[in-house]
Amino acid sequence: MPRAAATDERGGAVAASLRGLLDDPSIPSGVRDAMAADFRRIESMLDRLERDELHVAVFGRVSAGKSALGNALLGREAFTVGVLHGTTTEADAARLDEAANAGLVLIDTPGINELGGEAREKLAFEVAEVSDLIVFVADGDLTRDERDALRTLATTRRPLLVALNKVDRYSDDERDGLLERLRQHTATLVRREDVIAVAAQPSSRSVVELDASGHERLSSERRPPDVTALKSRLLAIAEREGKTLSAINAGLFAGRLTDQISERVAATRREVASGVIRQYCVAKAVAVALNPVPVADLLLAGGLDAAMVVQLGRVYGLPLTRSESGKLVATISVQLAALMGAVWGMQLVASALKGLSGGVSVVVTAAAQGALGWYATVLIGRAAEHYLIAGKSWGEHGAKRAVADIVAGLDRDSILREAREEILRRLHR
Ligand SMILES: Nc1nc2c(ncn2[C@@H]2O[C@H](COP(=O)(O)OP(=O)(O)O)[C@@H](O)[C@H]2O)c(=O)[nH]1
Ligand SMILES: [Mg+2]
Repeated sequence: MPRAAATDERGGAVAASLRGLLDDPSIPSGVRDAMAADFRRIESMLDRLERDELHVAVFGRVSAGKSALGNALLGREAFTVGVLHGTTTEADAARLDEAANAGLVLIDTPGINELGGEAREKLAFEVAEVSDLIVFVADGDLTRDERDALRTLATTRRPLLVALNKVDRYSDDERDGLLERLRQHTATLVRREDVIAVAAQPSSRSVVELDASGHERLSSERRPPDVTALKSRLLAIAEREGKTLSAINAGLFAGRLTDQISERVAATRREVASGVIRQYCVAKAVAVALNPVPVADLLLAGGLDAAMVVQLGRVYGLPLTRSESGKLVATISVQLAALMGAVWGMQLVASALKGLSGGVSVVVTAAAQGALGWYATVLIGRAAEHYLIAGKSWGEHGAKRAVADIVAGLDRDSILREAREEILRRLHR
C-alpha cells in the first residue's frame, strides 16, 4: 500500500526539522545524545509507514502468557516463554521486544504486576505509543491492577482486545462463564466481540498408546496453540482500519516528540544564554567598579555588550556580525536610556546604593556603579535574547514595548543585590 502523500510530506518535514535540531552546534552534547535516541525512534516510526505492517502490543500480568501468545500469533518461537522478568520493578528496565512475521509485528512487554501504579501507567503509554493495536492478555478474571492498566490503555485510543488465555485449563462451561465475567468487567472499555478465548501454549496431554507388542506406553503429547479466533479478529481490524491507524499514530507520535525536543532545545539555549549573560555581567560590573563612570555613560560603554550579543546570536543559531550586534545594542540602549530618564532616574541610583552601608565610600560607590553596569548588561542581554528568539524581530509592538516589558518583568532589586554581593566579593579579593 503506498504511503499517503500527506503523511509522506509530514514525515519528511518532521525528519528535516529534527535533523536541523540535531545538527545545531549550540546544543550541548548531552542533550544531543538524548535527542538522537528520540530521533532514531521517530525515524523507525516513519520507516514503518513505508512498510505494510500492523503493530500489535501484547500487554498484561507477568505469566499471563503474553510471550507465548506472541509466539502463537507469529507462528514461531520469537519470544522467551516462562522466564520471569526479575527487574521489572524499575520502570525504565521495562523493555519492549519486537518480532515480525508476514506484516504482523508483535511487541512483547515485561508484564505489569511488579510495577507500581505510576510505572505501570508509564509502561502502558509507552506500549501504546509504539503500537497500532493492543491485546490485553489475562488468564482468569481481572485483578484490580489489571483493570487499572486496561483503563489507562483505553485512554490512548488504540483499539483494545482482551485475550482470555490458557483456556485449555478450563471446561467449556467454565470458559464461557469466565468470558462472560470478563466481558461484564470490561464492558465500558472493550467490545464484547473483542474479548476472545485463546490457548497460546496448551499444556501437554498424557496419552496412553499401545505399542506393537500390545504394551501400554505413556507419552506426553504437545497440543497446538489455538489463537485463530483472535488472529482473525486482529486481521479484520487491520483490514478495516488499515494503514490509517499506524499513519495517524506515527504522525501524532512524531509531532509530539518534535515538540518535546524543540522545548528541550529552547530550554537548553536559554540556560546557555543565561550563563553567557552572567559572564558579561561580572566582566562589566568589575570593569565599571574599578573605573567608575557617570551613570549616563554606563549604557554607552557598549563594547562588552556587543561582544555578548555576538555570543548570544551563536547560542540561538542566528549569527550576528559585529556591526549588526553593535546596532542591536545601540537600539536597546536608546530604549533603556529613555526608560531610565523617564521612569527611574535617582530611584535607580538609590536602589543600587541600598544595603551598601559603611566601609570606604569609594568602594561603596564603586560597587553601586558596578551593580548598575551589571543590571544594564542583564537588560541588554535579555532584550537581545528576546529579539533573537523571535527570529531577529522586535515583534509587532516594536523595540520600545519589548524593552519596557523586559524591564518590567525582571526583579531589579534582587538583580542589584546579587550584583553588589558578587562585586564586593571580587573587590575584596
Ligand atoms: N496451560 C497453559 N499454559 C500456558 C498457556 N500459555 C502460556 N502458558 C504458560 O504460562 C507460563 C507463562 O507464559 P509466558 O508466555 O512466559 O508469560 P508472560 O510472562 O506473560 O510472557 C508459561 O509456563 C507458559 O507455558 C496456555 O495457553 N495454556
Ligand atoms: Mg514474557
